[in-house]
Formats: sequence, structure tokens, C-alpha cells
Amino acid sequence: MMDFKRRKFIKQAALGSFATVIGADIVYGNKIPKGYNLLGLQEPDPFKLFNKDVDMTLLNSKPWNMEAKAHLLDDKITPNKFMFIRNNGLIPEDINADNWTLTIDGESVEKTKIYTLNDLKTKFKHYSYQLTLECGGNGRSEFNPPAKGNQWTIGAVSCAKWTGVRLKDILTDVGIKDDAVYIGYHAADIHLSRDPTKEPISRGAPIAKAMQDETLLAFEMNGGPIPLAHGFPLRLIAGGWPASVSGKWLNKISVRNVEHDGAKMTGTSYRVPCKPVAPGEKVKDEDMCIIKSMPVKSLITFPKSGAIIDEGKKLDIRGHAWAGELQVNKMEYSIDFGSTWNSCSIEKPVNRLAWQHFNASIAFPQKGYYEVWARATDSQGKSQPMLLPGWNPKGYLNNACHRIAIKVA
Ligand SMILES: Nc1nc2c(c(=O)[nH]1)N[C@H]1C(S)=C(S)[C@@H](COP(=O)(O)O)O[C@H]1N2
Ligand SMILES: [Mo]
Repeated sequence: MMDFKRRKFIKQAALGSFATVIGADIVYGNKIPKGYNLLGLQEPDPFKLFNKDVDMTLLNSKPWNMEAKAHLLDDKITPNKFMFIRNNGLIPEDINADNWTLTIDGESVEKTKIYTLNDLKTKFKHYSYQLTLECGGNGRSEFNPPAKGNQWTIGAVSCAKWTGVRLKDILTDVGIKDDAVYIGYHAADIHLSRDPTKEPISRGAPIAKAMQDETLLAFEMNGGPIPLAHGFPLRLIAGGWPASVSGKWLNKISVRNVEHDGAKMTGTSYRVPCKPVAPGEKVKDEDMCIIKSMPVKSLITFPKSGAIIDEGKKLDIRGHAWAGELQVNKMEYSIDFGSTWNSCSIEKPVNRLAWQHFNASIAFPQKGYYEVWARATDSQGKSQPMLLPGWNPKGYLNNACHRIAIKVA
């Protein structure tokens, strides 16, 4: 947490003496070119700060947003170093896990109840699940006309192992009324404006999703404390839905008798046109519907795009596929731009809402340039679109087939 405190301090002191901040006299201070940004005053290195692999792509530093590349997501369980970061505001600066509490309130609770983190850890049964979290805006960069926001390519998805207590066990302990329809989360992160009355994000899910076995109040990721950027010390995890439902730095859940109306729940946020629209068409707020389960999708994580193989050799490919609340039933690949498809073998998920692993061994007819395209089909028979799904104003839900380039030499 040191770095954040330091940064805050730097901000406050910036107009005063730079030397105090750097902790030494700037010997040639009078020679600094005008407008030059001293290295000692620059943003911290996010790769070091968040323990991320240097091959990750930084999309934004205010707030921090970082994504993976397909080949970095090869692990069955995503390690922290390859996990995308999507922040809407600033990471809380003074986290103290020892006095962290979770409040459960709202119109539909009998009585507001406050749990310490220790209460959650000691009084309720623990569960672990591997859960796929994909940002609703993953793939946004391909839409035309383009949508504003982080230009995610394919890397805003992860499947880590999360451990915590079931939200339903806590809600049952609190006692919720029959009129409960939604839960909304509140968290400790800071609005970009630093206005304490504003929340960067406060989303939620219908009560039925909140009561699923796999919906967790998590305090561990991959067997250790949740990394700072991913919600330490407590996080809501709702796999299969836009990852924006999985509130980080969680300190309150409100049980609502109406659809939750927190920051980024209303207007066009995390919503798509209820009926398909033409690219670029204006859509009224009331014609936008909240995104629920994420659509079927897959990624080829091996080999890395651009691989070269020898003529006559087979190419082994592998990757993951997921389908929101559903399962992936069929996985195929094409080497002729989608003209014909062949099947891959696909494993069952280790638990509901975990991504599934596929592989195939591909023979190429002759030397030359190829693209391998991958296509998943969900348990309701819906497949990924080959190029782009329906355009929408905010660039959500791009589940187009992933492709890699291969040269047979
Ligand atoms: N408190 C809080 N929770 C949050 C966010 C945030 O900005 N603040 N971002 C949401 C969004 S939009 C996404 S996609 C996921 C990203 O999770 P990750 O950064 O752990 O990958 O967290 C969600 N939970
Ligand atoms: Mo997101």
C-alpha cells in the first residue's frame, strides 16, 4: 500500500517543493527544461506495482486498465500476472483488512447487519470455484462506428480460482424479505473526481443470481489473499455475467425491492439495445436492456499468432471456451476462413461457470499462409459469429471468433 500513500503525498506536495517529495536536493534543479516531468515524480510502474507480466497491454493509467494477449491466457487457472485489470475509479488508498466490514442493508432486509471480515471467514462455510470473469466491453476495439471507452481487444477475460463464502448463506443469515428483487454492491474505491459523494461504480444482479451456489463473497484468489488491483480484501464474484457485476473492495450489499439504480446500472452503461439496431443508430435509454449472462466465446491460447511450422507437421492448438451461464457443447476450428469447420475436443468445466479447455491437431494441405479460426457453440445451440455480432452504442458483447495466423514453411 506504500506506493499509493506515496502517490497521494506526491500529489499534495507537487505544487510545493519537489525536493521534499524526492527526498533529496535536486542539484541541477535550475537546469530542468520547462515542462519536463521528473522521473521521480512520474506514475509508478503498473507492471511492478500490480505484479503483472510485462507483456500485458496497458490501456489506461487513470484509472488503471490493463489487458492480456491471447497467448498469455494459456493457463487453465489464470494467475495474477496475466489477469486483466478493469478499474472505473481509483484504488482505495487506506485498506485495512483487520477492520474491514461488510454491511448488508436495503429495503428488503429485516434489519441492517454488519459483518467483520473475520465473521465472514469464521462463521460461514468456505467454497472454492474457478469462475470466468469477462468485461462486458471485451472486444470493443473492433466495432465500427467505434465506441468510446477502453479499447479492449480480446484480453479482458480471466478464470481464476476464487474462495469465499456464499452470498446466499449471508443473505439467509441476515433474513431477506419476499419483495427482494435485486442486490446492489457498494465499494471502497474512489471516484475519479475524488468527490466522496460519488461512486465510480455500484452495480448488481437479480436476486436469483445472488442466490446461486457459485456467487461468492471472496477473500482469496488462487489460494492467497486477493491482489490489491482485484479487490483486496473482499470481493463479490458473479461468474458468467459481465465482470462489472463482481464488485471489488466490497463493503456493502444493499438488498433492493427495485432494480438496483447505482452508478453504471442505468442509462446506456452495461446495456445493449433490446432489439438489434443498425451500426451508428441512436438508441433511446428506454430501449436499452441490462446485459445478463455473457455470450458464448473462445480463445486460442496456443500457439501464439504468427507461429511458423514445418511442412508436413501437424499443429497442436489449444484454448478455452465459455458461455456465460451456459455450457459449451461444441468447439470447432477452420483453416479456410470459415468455409468448412472441423471439431476440436472440449473438456467439461471443472465447475459451473468455469471456462472449458479445448484442443485439436491440425494438418495443413500445403505450404503457405493460413488463419486458424475457432468457434464455440453453447448448450442452446448458439454459436460465435465469425466476424462481428450486432453493433451497439457502447461496444459490448463482441464474441466474434478468435483467429491466429500460421505460416507453413
Ligand atoms: N469496486 C469496483 N468493482 C469493480 C470495478 C470497479 O471499477 N470498482 N470494475 C468492474 C468491472 S467493469 C470489471 S470488468 C471487473 C474487472 O475485474 P478485474 O479488474 O479483477 O479483472 O471488476 C468490476 N468490479
Ligand atoms: Mo467491465
